[in-house]
Amino acid sequence: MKKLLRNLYSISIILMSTSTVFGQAPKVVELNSGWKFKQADAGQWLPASVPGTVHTDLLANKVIDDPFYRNNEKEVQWIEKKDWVYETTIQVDDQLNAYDNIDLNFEGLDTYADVYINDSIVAKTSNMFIGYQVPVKYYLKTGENKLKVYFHSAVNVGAPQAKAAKFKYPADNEQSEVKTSIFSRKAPYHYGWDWGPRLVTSGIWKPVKLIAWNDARITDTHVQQLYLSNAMASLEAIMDIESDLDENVQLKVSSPDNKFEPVYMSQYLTPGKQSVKVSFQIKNPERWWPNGLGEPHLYKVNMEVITKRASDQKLQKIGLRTLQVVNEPDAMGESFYVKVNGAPVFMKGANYIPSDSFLPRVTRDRLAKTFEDVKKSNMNMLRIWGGGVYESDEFYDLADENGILVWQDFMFACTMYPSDSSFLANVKNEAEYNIKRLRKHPSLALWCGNNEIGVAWKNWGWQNTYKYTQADTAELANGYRKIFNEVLPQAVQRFDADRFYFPSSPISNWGKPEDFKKGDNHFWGVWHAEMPFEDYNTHVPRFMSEYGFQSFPDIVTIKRFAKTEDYDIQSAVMKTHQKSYKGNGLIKVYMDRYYREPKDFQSFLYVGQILQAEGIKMAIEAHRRNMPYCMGTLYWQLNDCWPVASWSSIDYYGRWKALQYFAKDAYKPIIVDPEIEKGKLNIYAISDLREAKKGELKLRLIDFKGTELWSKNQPVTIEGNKSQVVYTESVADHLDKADKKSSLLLVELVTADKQSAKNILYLDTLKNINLSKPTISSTVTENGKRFRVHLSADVLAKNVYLLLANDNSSAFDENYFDLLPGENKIVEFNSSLSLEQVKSNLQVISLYDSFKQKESTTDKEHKDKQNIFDKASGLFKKKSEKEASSDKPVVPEKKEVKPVQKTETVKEKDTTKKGGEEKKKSIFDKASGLFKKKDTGSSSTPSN
Ligand code: BMA
Repeated sequence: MKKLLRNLYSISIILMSTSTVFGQAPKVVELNSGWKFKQADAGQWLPASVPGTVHTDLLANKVIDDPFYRNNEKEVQWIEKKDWVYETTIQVDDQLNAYDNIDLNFEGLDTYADVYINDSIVAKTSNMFIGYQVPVKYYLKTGENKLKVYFHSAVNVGAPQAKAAKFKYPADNEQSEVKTSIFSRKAPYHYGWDWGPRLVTSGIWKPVKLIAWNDARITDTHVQQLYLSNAMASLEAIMDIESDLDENVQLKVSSPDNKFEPVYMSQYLTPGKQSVKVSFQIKNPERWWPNGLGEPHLYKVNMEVITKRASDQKLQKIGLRTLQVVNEPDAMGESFYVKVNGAPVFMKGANYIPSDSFLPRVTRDRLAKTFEDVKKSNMNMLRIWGGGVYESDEFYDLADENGILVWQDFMFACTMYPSDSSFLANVKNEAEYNIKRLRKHPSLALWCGNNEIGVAWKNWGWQNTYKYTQADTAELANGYRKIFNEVLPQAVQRFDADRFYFPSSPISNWGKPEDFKKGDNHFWGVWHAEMPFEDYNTHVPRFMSEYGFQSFPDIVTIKRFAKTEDYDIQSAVMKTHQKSYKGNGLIKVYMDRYYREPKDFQSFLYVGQILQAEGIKMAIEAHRRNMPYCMGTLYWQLNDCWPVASWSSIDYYGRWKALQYFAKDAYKPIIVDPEIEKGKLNIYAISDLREAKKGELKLRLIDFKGTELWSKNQPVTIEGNKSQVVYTESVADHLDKADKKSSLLLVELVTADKQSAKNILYLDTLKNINLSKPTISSTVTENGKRFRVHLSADVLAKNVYLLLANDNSSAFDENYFDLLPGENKIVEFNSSLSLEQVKSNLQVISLYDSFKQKESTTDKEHKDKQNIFDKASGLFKKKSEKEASSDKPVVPEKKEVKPVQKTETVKEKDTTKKGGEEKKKSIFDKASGLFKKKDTGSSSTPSN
């Protein structure tokens, strides 16, 4: 008999080498339906969604109102203090029961869960970032079984720990008197942030399934790239296998679309878990390229284990590229740049936060739209910031497919953490689980231990604020070292040794000139220290991984969470949707510097968005202009987790703010950047392309009415991967001869292969320029499923804003642009309205319309022709003189410090006990040089 079996086995091996799997594959039973839930100590069972959260289930059952609407956030705070129970049934039939092994697989439980099958506890969890797998065959009976998950309130679990702790942990962003976020391995932003509500949810936030299997199954795969040249890629497929067997099995690595030769290998398995490796090669490999430099080519690799009676397989997509993060001393200080496929690549992108307070709502479709926007906006990197979550598999798949590199923080931000042995063990598991999950992705560029804890510990004055004794300080610093200099790097070393790890971003603070020579930097002098946008030009680091400026979402989004009576930034509702305690005040400070006073709420929103966009554009151009000294720019922040005033460029509903349009332009592969430097006009051409391009530079000095004062065309060669001055002249030559308040220099560059770049230099500040009321003609036509608006203006129309206030789904390809006199512009857009509705609702606004001003005689002539603020929707209705005078003035908020939200007060500025004014002076002293402030260091500093 044994002999017969052996013969059959060798026959099957021969068959296997020519065909594919035929043994019995694992059976997967999805367990995402039939769930109900209830508050543990009260109430009744209600239907639940899995994946889901308690809050979204309560909302679906109409127990609570939408937490994002008006002030409802406050009304739902009771939920975090309750325990919640979820239940469903598992049907086990004979077929399922016949499998030797049945595993219960939770991809994510938020956070403290006891899992029961038929009243036997099978698992206890304490980390929302980990997937749990439990062998449950022993607990299951044929027929109906009960699966119950009991969630303990994370806040209640944390509270006694906070009480017992020897000292207070900073957690400045947590919106609560008693800080519990530090004790739980749960998304920090759930507890509140300076752009996020406090919604400490719980639930089964990722899918659940049963996996029934015989003999052996693959639990994880990874393809290690050993060597890559244009002729050959040498690779190693690593399969993590769980086995019942003590014998030889067959392994197979193959290409479903025949891109490489399959490899078969015989492997001896022992009972239990093991990693096995199969080497294979791909001839003449196509490389994976980041967005803008080439195709992000992916290969499919199928990995199989084949036993006598069973088989299992997993398909993985891989990308072949070399990538190094070069962070080493150099002639200018200490570099920080990314090299892809052998060449340095300038990183352009933004910081990414979770796209929803309720994570299961972030569907693949929403992520796909985000990546479409990111790619379209010429970005090549996103930083997954450490106060959110390790993103979903879909997120990284989309990053791979779109050529978007990922800077991955571990989930630690802006506070010190415990470091007892159980906390460290939890962190170790979390790191290993997520490193193994994410290392598969060619988009993954680097690992970073935490967000800002290194610089905070040195500079934010926590030691004084929290009155730490020497012993506390030593213990906290030691805990920091254990997590960020031991546990995390050791995990990276063990499972992803080829990837760069560094303990904390930024490497350098921003208080001193030396800071800008070393590593990455989060420059918050603009915003937190009220330094002018122009300081972006003088504060250029080696890699700018955070900087930003706030704005409100547009009126279309505001209408979704606020009533008309809330339309005032000082209203209770608008303040609930502004989590930075001094955000509104700072927006106003900057707006007063750069723009005339907007005449009403809607104009404030519009001008605020332009303010943010112009400021960040200035920064992006400064960073790119200074390449290769600076090799990356990631502004804070791409997106929102709810509708709110924030630093985002795309709002919660996916609507582009002015900044997204500006970033898209400023991130183009080739840009032109006119700068006035030491009495000279210098035109920079900056290219991220791999090869040089020939083109023509066109300069036109015109007045706002369109009269040409001077022009010049000149052939230019734009070197690849370089910033260079392609034209220079003295400002005395032409610019000084023009009326500065009413002239502009238009700079255009067109390459032989029709890539174009355009920029406009205003000769005076935007506040000072003399705009007159433009007559903008607009004609709307239908173009298939899209619309087109044809625009032209008699005089300069600054920041033309196209708005369909009553259409949530409207999206314009271009917006907030300057329309020059004589220019004919066509903008395509989407709308769910009919052509007639679009025609009667489309508002075309320009900066002139936002001012509070007296009308000139010429303007009066325009008045009857075009009163764009008086459209059907009534949103921009012009107020009568009487009404206007009763408008509340928009005044800077008092800089009162909310007790539970102090991040901004302690950042950078609170390093001394001086008053605000003195502090500001010490940070930024124009007269005596830019960097005056000294860091007040702590004696025991976690080293980077
Ligand atoms: C950065 C981030 C966040 C914060 C943002 C705005 O430092 O790391 O912590 O939301 O600043 O203050």
